[in-house]
Amino acid sequence: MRSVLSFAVVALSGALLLGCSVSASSDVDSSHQHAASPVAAAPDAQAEQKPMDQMAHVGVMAHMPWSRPLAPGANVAAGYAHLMNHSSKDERLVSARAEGVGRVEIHTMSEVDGVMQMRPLDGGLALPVNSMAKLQPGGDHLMFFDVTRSWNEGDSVPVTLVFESGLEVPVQFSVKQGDAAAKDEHQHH
Ligand SMILES: [Cu+2]
Repeated sequence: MRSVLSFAVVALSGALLLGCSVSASSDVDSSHQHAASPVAAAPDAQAEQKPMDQMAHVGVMAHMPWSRPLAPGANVAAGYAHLMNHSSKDERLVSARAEGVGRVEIHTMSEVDGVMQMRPLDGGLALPVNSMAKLQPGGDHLMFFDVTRSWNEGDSVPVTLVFESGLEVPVQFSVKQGDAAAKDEHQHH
C-alpha cells in the first residue's frame, strides 16, 4: 500500500512539473489551458480534480490550499498549498492577510538539537519563474494568528497572498482534516 501511495505522489508531482514545462514553452500564456492541451489527462481523471486544477496555469497560483479545523478554544491555524509561478518573472511571497485573522506569518521548520521547531521565514518565500514551493505539514507553511472567524471542516477561508512585487493573489483555503499519511509535525504545545 505504501508503494502505491508513493507512486501516486510521484505521479502527481510529475503532472505538476509537466504543467510547468508546458506553460514555459508557451509564448502566449493566456491561451494556455490544461483543457486545451493535447496531452491532457483522460476526461474522467479531469472530472475528479478540483476546479482549481482545471483553471489555466497562468501567473502565480496556489494549488490545493487547505488548513485543518481549529481545535476547540484554539485561535492559531496553519495553511498549506502548492504555490506555482507560471509568470515570466521571479516572485517572493512576503506576507498574507485574511479577514477574521489577526495576522499571517510565513513559517519554516528546522531541526534544532533533534527537535523540529518553527520560525518566521526571513525575507519571505522565494518563488522563481517556473518553480513550485510546497507549503505542507512539517515544512514551510502559513501561520494564521488570532483567528476570530469560523474555521471548521467545510469552511472556505479567503486569503490574499502578497508578493514583494506588489502582486496580490486571492486564494480560497479549504478547511478539512488532513490525510492521515501526512502526519502533522507542527505542534504548538
Ligand atoms: Cu508555524
